[in-house]
Amino acid sequence: MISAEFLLGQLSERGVLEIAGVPCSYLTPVINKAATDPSVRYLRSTHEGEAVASAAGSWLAGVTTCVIAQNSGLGNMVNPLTSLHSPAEIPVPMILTWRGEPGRPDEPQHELMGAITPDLLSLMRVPSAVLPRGEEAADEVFRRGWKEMEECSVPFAFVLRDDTVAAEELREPPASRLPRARAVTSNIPAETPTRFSVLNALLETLPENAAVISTTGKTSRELFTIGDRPQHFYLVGAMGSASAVGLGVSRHTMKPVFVIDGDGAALMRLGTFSAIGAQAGPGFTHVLLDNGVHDSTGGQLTLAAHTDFSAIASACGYRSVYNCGSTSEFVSAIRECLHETGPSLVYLKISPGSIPRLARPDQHPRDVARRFKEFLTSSPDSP
Ligand SMILES: Cc1ncc(C[n+]2csc(CCOP(=O)(O)OP(=O)(O)O)c2C)c(N)n1
Repeated sequence: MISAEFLLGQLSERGVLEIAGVPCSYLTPVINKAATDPSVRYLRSTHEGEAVASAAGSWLAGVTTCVIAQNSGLGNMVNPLTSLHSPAEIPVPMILTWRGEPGRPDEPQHELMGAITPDLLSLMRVPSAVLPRGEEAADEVFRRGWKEMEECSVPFAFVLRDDTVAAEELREPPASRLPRARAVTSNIPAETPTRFSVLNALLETLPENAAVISTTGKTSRELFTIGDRPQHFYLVGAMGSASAVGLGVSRHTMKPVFVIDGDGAALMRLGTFSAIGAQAGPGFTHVLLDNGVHDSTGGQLTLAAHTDFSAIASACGYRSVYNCGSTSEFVSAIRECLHETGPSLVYLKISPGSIPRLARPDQHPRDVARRFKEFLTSSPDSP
């Protein structure tokens, strides 16, 4: 068997500064070690898709985060792995436990995923290797896996069987309570501007050093139409994961980080509000433009009319929540966010609809990702 200390040592030797994920009982020793070891941070994810998306954000900010997850969580990762990491060619190391490994007794709910784990990984073109139980052999597997991950710029799954890491009792410190959010509310929406006019106002307000991550669909297309800059990361796939990517970026940069989300996308990953409230960097601002519909796919209603996003953000630990009723209130809120400690939510109701002749980001996601990474890591306000 290998120890958790050995495993984390292997990761930190290879530059891992953070682990992120959802627990599996096989991973308890690793989580214990990370909770008490100052050389590695532990990002608690609410969903394995959120874990891989935030690890992509870390990579964009120049930091390696290793995702830890149970193979049942592979189902939750399919969307970001196939529509973010694959097109943008983002490498992420993963330690994936193998529940339901054929030939080993396990619970019935793990049987099918256990049987298809190797095929599912290879179907998604995620290379993988089983971690051996001996230190020397495990070191060799890490060496080869890391090389392939870096050379091919792909996620790599190190598959952890039962009885590989010596067991330990859980010894996490208790969770601390978050301060109450400062809420700034305009009770009556004075206007519902278009997304295009709000995005124009946002870009006029943001300083050059602000990073902007935009959600899937017409938000990214409008942002690109207004102006294409290295500061922009267009999430053309992985609907719902923009906030998790921003979470990952914000933990490893001194620059202000603005995520522009839609109501449909935010609802798809509501758990990420909780991860952001507790763990986002102080420069994080979540801009939520709520048109009440899936505008990008033809205007079908979302459930936003039944959802109080500002209350959710407050309840999840965001430091400030701005419920704006007009573009001018929106601009003032953005200015405040640039000077205060986040995470903050800036919420504005907008009208459905877009502009005629809407362009689409015309650079390959791989190039957009590298340009954004260069912007985040090369200038003086990197940590
Ligand atoms: C996982 C997934 N499901 C569905 C889609 C199709 N899709 C693309 S954009 C979009 C609507 C997004 O709605 P919202 O976040 O409210 O933004 P809006 O289009 O209104 O600006 C949908 C459903 C997708 N890209 N990915």
